Amino acid sequence: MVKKSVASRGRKSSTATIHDQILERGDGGELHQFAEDGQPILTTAQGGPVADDQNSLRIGARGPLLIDDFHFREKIFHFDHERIPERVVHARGYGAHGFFETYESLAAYTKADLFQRAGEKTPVFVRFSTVAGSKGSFDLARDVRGFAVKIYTKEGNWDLVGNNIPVFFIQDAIKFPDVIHAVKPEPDRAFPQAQSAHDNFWDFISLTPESMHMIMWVMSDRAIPRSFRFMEGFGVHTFRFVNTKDESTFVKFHWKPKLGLQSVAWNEAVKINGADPDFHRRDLWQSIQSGNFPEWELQVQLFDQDFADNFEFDVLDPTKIIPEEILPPQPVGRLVLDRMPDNFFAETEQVAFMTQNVPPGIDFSNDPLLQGRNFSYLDTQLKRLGGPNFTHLPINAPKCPFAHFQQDGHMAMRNPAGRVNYQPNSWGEGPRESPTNGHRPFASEEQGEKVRLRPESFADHYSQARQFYISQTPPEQRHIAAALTFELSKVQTPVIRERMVSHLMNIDQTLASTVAQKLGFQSMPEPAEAAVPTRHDLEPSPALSIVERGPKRFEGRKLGILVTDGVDASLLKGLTTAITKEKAVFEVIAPKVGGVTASDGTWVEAHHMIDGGPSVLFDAVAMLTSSAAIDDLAKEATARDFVADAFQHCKFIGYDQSAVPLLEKAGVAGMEDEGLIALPGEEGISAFVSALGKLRVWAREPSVKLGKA
Ligand code: HDD
Repeated sequence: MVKKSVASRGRKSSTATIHDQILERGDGGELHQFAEDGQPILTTAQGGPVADDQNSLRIGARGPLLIDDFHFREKIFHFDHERIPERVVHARGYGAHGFFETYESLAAYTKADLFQRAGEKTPVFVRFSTVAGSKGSFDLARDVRGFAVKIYTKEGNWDLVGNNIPVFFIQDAIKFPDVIHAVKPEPDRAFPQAQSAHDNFWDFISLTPESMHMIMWVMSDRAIPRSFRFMEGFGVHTFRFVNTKDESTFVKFHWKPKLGLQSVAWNEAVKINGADPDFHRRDLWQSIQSGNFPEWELQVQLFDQDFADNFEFDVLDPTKIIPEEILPPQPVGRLVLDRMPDNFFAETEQVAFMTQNVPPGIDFSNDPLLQGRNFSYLDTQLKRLGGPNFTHLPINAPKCPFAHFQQDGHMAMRNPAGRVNYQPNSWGEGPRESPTNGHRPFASEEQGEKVRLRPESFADHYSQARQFYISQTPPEQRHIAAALTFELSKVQTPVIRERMVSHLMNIDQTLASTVAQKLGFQSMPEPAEAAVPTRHDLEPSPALSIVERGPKRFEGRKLGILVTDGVDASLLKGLTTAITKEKAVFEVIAPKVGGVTASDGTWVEAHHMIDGGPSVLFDAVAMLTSSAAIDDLAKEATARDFVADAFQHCKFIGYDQSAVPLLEKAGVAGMEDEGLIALPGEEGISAFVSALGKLRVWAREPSVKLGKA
């Protein structure tokens, strides 16, 4: 019998379904598995054709079901086992494929193959995540974001499992279960979900001074990023580069987003979670699917033992940074994400990152958090993915040749043929270890007593927390105060609130008193006891501010254009052309599903109806309406919210004259500032579009009391 391929049966291979793929893999009998019209016949997982998938087998029309219904049994059995345990942390995540491109050879510092040749491209898979929330939680939680990069190098996978914040809550991995238990929903009541605003979290934090630097970051706008595309990533720990001469250089890794940093306001985050809980996912999906590939630059801070010995903090302490002004990071390559996974479960859910995956030329430091992580990640994959063969999954398998004698186990997919499964052997076959090519750890000299202690060099918990705070612009400082106030307002135990304020006293007196006042304190508590007094001589580091690191242009951002019937067609065209030229995108919001008819009679397709397209989904908004339709629009609460929210979130608002009644109804008219821009003609449009690059009118903020603590 001649076997025909699926494609030859008239289906396009690009639209091949999973059944096509399964059938394509089949060895025989394919002719029997297609209906007359060429569609594949539904089968069981064993390949048996199914006659009826609508009704389970029973006796009579209204009788009991039968246990010999093997199709029902298999279908339900498989469904019952569809879920695997979610990650104990970072459960909610979203990933994409791409590549890393090396700028210049780094051979002087590292023998890692991916850094040897300028222009070399290495495939990567990146997974972004929140930490505390479960898989189905919302994207805009106030939380750290995971930034995990799997780089499929020619010498094995390198997993750089970082966050969007360069420090961590704890200095020793033994405290990880405690900090995570504390932030997760409280065990008796199972809430709150994906939130740190509760007693257990702040109880732990207020008893853990080493977390204060991290707390400043988590209470800043870094914890509510606008998009994965606009956040930094950090390897956090000090690692080592090792070159062919076995010389080591310390290295800290930074991912810098090409489009600059951007976050949302807290009030906005709360509303986004309601309007679009998948906001970050959708953003990544849309930008990659539309060919706007997000890009980051890999920058490295390189330093030697001498620098480490003289730096004012211990480079092994993961609660400390080396300010970029002291040790400027050097660009060494770029990361581009250009392809979404074909299947979320197979790739994003099953991807297994492990900090211990490093190629030759990259090594660890003695950071106790890093070393604890190197121990932890293997166990979690075994639990989550159900067996030791998770490297057989395509997303986890190396893309370079590999050969070893590990065998068998659950679901083993790669089963070598032949006799040899050990070495040394007399058969002259099989892989051998290679002292020259293999990973050799840097031969650091280690000695000392076996002890359980925290080094004194890790004892300063406040100085860099203060440095972070004083490096922020005034609006960012206000947001930190507001975030602390909000979070602590949810804490019901007064002593925890007091303890936190006493820590803040060691960081910044004004911050402490602002928060205390808002929390209703009658008097200030004593500053927390500190092993090392806070240093006030550390210079501010502008690199720590999002506003300072913001974009110069509106590129990569999204404008929401609210339109009505009768919208001035040429104004709309002018605006959308200018936005597209800026490499930004726009979405049209209309009073009704479908769209509106413009002044010249053309139909304008809308992306959203006003109820589903609130202004929190956009970086800036414009109202292009008509006098005939504006009164009806202004009666709609959602339209008034659209304007009022955009205003209170300090966004730029462009409008044509006909929209003024809506501005009035939204309470915004007469509050003119540089962000409320009239759009008559080309001049107005170009003034508006060039102003958009600033993203927010922070000067407006005190008047709208957003984030006022
Ligand atoms: Fe972790 C997942 C990042 C400390 C134990 N971690 C996980 C992920 C990221 C990080 C991004 C998600 C990976 C993915 O997308 O699949 N973790 C960090 C950073 C840390 C850190 C930047 C500190 C600098 N982690 C840390 C410690 C421990 C763990 C100290 C344990 C001792 N982390 C885990 C884990 C997870 C994990 C339990 C859960 C799921 C997984 O590993 O694959 O093993």
